[in-house]
Amino acid sequence: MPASKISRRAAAVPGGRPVTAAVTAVLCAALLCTAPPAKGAPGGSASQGAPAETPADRAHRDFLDHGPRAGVMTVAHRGQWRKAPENSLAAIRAGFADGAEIVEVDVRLTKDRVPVLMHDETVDRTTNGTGRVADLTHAQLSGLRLRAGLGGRQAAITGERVPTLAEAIRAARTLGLVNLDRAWQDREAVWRVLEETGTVRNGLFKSRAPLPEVRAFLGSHRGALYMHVVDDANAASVAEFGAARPPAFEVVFDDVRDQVAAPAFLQELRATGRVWFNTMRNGFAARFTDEASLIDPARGWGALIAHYRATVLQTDNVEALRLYLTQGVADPVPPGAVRVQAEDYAPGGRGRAYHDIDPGNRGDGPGRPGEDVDICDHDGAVVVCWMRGSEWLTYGVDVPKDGRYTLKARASSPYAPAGTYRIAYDGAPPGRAVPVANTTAHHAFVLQDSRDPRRLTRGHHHVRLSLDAGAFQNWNLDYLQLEPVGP
Ligand SMILES: [Ca+2]
Ligand SMILES: [Ca+2]
Ligand SMILES: [Ca+2]
Repeated sequence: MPASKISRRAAAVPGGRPVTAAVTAVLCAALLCTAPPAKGAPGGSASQGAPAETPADRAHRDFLDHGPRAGVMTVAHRGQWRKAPENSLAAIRAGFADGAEIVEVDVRLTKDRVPVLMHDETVDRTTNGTGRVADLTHAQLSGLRLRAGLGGRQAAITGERVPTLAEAIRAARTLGLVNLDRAWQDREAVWRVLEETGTVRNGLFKSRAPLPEVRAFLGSHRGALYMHVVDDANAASVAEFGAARPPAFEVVFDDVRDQVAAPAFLQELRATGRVWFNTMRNGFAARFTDEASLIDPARGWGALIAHYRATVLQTDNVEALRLYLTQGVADPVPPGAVRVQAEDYAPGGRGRAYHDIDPGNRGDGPGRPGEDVDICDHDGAVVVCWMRGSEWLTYGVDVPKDGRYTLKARASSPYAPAGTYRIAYDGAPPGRAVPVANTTAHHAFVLQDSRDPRRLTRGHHHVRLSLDAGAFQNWNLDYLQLEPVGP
């Protein structure tokens, strides 16, 4: 295995020194890469000379590496649910394919005590069935189909089924680690699956259980990979570990003033292991979220890496985080394109710049004083929300160059249909009705192409977005983007 391939996985921190092949080789020689694979591990049968190291081997080694140059690892929350149903085999594969070293899944036992992947207590949100997982047999669960993305009653039903943990961890065997959320209470059943499938090194347990319980499990389950979850309520448990610390701590803080968010505390954790933060929503790492990171990484991932010593980030935006870790940008405006934030509608007020059917700002975001456009803050995404039929908004857009442009809208909705909009340029009649897609959740924003390209001249343009009065309308708009599609 050439060192350059090793260095490809755990990405260098933007702003820091890139991990070159030479540096990696030195690190490997010094301390990191000499330990033989454990018995029964992926790649463990490799002979000398050309060890067949898999991505899972590298992820395992990286996870145990807390050296000063350890890169930041990416965790795909519930798999890559932007491409396949959450907690599905396809989402696990897509998460690894998009560069995650770890995929997070949720484990529950069926009525006949088969560990399966399911986040909620019931199957209602994510499948075409109903009922509690604990009341359904594995055979009954096998007959269900998963809904797209994050599910919901109006999400499309896919061909994917509810996987067993055995199927899921086998799918990950050579690809990476699997963070076993909600699995601690059923850890014996989960451990049996790992042993039977030869995937002990792939499964990552986590808990915030009392230390005697953790020690008892780790003492009797050799090779178990474990991460301890700490917040202000159990911060003292770190010291209780003594010298026998786990390789990682998941740190949860809803306020930057929390004890566990103190630089000295985090530095101390970082000295002996990895520091893991979750950035999917507000409150896991204060307001350092995925969506804040997409606006400016310094508001999210960048701050967690630079100031909070993050070396593992769990995200709902795998591709954007990988882009940031490898290239330093999270959600770049494409070359030649122009982006306008939905909340930055034109000045001029009611009847001139916008029409909104209910008085005031119904959202929780920063609306303009005295104006009626509804602005929400969806975990860092500042968006126009409460969008209803007959409402309209106007924007000023500076087009950089003559050419044909397509308009894309970064929008979200759990409904199907979600709504339609029309675009009018410079006072001309509006174009055709553009349907907004069901993205399976209010907080699941997707950049959607209107597929209605227009020729625009270089310079300032007036864009009016209007919502058909006769159509169901319940969606959220983060930004509009004009992208060049030809001369
Ligand atoms: Ca309003
Ligand atoms: Ca409204
Ligand atoms: Ca926005």
